[in-house]
Amino acid sequence: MSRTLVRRATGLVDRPVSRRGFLRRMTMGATALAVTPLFYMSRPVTAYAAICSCSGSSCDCGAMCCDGYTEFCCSIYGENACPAGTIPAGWWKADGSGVCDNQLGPQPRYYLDCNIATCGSCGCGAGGICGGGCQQGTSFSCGCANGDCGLRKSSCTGFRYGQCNQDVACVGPIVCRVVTCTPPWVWDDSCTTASATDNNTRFHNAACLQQPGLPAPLPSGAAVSGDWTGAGRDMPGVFVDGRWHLRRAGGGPDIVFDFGGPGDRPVVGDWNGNGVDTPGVFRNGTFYLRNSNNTGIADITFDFGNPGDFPLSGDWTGKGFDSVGVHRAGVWYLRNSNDPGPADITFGFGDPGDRPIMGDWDGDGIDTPGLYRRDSWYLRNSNTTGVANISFVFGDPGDDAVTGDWDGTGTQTPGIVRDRRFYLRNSNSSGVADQVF
Ligand SMILES: [Ca+2]
Ligand SMILES: [Ca+2]
Ligand SMILES: [Ca+2]
Repeated sequence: MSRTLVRRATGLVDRPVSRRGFLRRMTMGATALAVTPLFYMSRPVTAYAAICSCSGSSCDCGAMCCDGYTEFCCSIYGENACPAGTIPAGWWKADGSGVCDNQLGPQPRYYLDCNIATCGSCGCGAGGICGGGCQQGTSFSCGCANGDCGLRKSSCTGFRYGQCNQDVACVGPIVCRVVTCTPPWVWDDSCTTASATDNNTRFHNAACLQQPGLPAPLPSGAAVSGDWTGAGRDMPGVFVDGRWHLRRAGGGPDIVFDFGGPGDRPVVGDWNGNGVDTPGVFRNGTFYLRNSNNTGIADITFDFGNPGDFPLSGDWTGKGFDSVGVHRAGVWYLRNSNDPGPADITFGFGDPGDRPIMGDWDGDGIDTPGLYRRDSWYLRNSNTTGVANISFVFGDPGDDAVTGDWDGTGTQTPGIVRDRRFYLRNSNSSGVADQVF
């Protein structure tokens, strides 16, 4: 085959009602026209309202079902693989996700489209795609995956990048997507290496992709935050199996370097008091701290706490630099210097199982404890036994918690991490996110 087919498939890219057209979301109006031309032209509604009528569903504006992409196969079928009745029909890659990086450096993330394998009695439409109406009698029909507005759609998008199973002339719409760190042509020899890129998908994720046993499981990651450049405000970062990805204040490429390894728990602090936060890791009761945000060995190494403790960092006394602590079953053990020795400060706050956090909630220059429990934050303004001084709701059960001075006011406030997205709030109160990364 089928150079013709490849040309026809890639020719789709330039058609006005194309996948590219609405993936790119160039303007709201253009998007609306691409998704629902009849609806848009026959009713006097805004472009925004037209977009909300996606896939014939009644989902809210901004629902995942309406973002133009197709759901992951594991969310629908429980496996990160093309389900029965579909074939891999094409793939693309996304650069810059960080999730597939290895010792050789940044690596792409690969997305494989699983299209309906046959067109029944229908003929083949333009570009080797037949319409959704050809699937009567099969289990595939266009709509939100699992009927859930919170999942992307399934079996709606008629598109084929065209690098896989080129001997199959006619396929139906895309049922779902497989995502992997392994190049598609390596694990499915029906796929060619002809490359297509859509970086908009690089942070698309699903809980089911994190489960062990799936092909190319994603590495575990932990959210961190700090003032990486001395900018006067904190920015998000991610620690994944020894690699740090730090977002710069003011933009520019992320700061990426290796420090620590898989299984380490990250900590962040200004260990030398120069105004720049740098990494540390906690491994089996030993802290390894580094004073610069680049690859290298630890500048400071010492034992504090026990294996299994949750490591902490902060300035507990207003001394001008950060030191370490640990949280163990509701008890906080803080040390005022970065060297071996007993805890200088010990107190109880919260319960075993709470997610401990530290921060300067009131801007007095002293970091004190907090807890994230399900969706609620409990903050205390002194390093002593007692109850919360401030409590509020922000986030959902299952979210990870970070804290930082996101707006440079001198007080630290919460953030939650969900699907590799940071939702940051600038005040210690209930409400919505002020910034999203
Ligand atoms: Ca420093
Ligand atoms: Ca404080
Ligand atoms: Ca602040």
